[in-house]
Amino acid sequence: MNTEILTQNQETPIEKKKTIFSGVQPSGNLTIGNYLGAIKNWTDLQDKYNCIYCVVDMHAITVRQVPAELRRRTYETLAVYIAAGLDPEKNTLFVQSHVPAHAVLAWDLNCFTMFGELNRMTQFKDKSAKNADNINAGLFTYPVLMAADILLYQTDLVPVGQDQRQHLELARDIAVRFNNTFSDTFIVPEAYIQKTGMKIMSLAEPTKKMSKSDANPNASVAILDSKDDIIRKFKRAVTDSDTVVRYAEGKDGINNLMSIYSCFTGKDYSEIEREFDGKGYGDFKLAVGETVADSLAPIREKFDALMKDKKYLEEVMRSGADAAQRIAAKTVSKVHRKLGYVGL
Ligand code: ATP
Ligand code: LTN
Repeated sequence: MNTEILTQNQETPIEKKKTIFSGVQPSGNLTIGNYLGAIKNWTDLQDKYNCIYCVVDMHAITVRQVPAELRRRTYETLAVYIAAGLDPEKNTLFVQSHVPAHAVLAWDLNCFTMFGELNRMTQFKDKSAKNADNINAGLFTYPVLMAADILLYQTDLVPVGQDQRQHLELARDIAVRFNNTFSDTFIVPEAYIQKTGMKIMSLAEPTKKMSKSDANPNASVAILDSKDDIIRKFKRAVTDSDTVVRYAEGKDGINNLMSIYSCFTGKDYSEIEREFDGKGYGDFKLAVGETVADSLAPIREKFDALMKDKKYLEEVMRSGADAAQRIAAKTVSKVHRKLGYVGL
């Protein structure tokens, strides 16, 4: 794969660390879907890889945002990254709009992306249906900006939830097309999707993805919800008319709760079935609620402390943006040379 072997001396070749890039939109309160599908997995990667994590505020404005809320959520999303265990000393953490190269490369890549490709994106179809009064061009070209995010950093692996697989495939196609048109310019990235947590479903409609921008507050559990709220939401979670806790086709609600419980406890489905053998849904829901609330409590505590120190968060943003900008500038200048722009 895309691994460069550096030779330190004749006997000990050392492998250059692979680069990881990912991001979350500051478009709402981060959910346990964002946590289990993305952020929790990122924390396991920080020692082994060169990790770059972004708060993608430019993606968030594809849906209308209240400016003051977008600003607050940008700080909050960064604070959640750190509170969940991402060490700013080990990872590059930054905000997308602080590195203009994202918009610059997105334009170039727009000219290497076909209308038909974008028209097939399921997220575009979903979001256009939800925002019928604001189907803007940014919503349509959203995946191109995402491709730019990834390709700017010569990314090898992109840890995301299952819903982003189609966007990742498109980013790969764009990279290959550019490389074939000119010469090798971009590393062709791969999706890195964990089996557990890859798709957490809504608690209100368990056939739908849990989403932070869902209008129904009972559909999603936020990482920062209070213990009482978390327990209450799990108690109200939609299940079925069966009474036995078991993982089976058609039991979407219970399957989802089992998947969440499994992610937080490390227990597999058969262990969970045994644990709740002879007990009803009520006991199970309470156990899931308590486990989730207790597991998230330390994150909430760290988050509260971080949000009191905006200066620190801004320092992280600034040094992250500087580091990101240095890498991004190299890719942009390579791309511009190949395209035939005059360099000064
Ligand atoms: P929005 O509702 O604003 O579209 P979202 O909740 O879908 O937001 P994103 O910012 O689009 O979240 O996604 C951030 C990361 O979280 C992505 O890697 C995405 O795959 C992952 N993710 C989002 N929702 C889920 C989910 N329900 N299950 C697993 N992973 C998820
Ligand atoms: N589209 C992603 C967020 C995102 C992203 C990225 C994820 C924007 N740029 C780059 C990984 C890599 C989403 O989750 N909706």
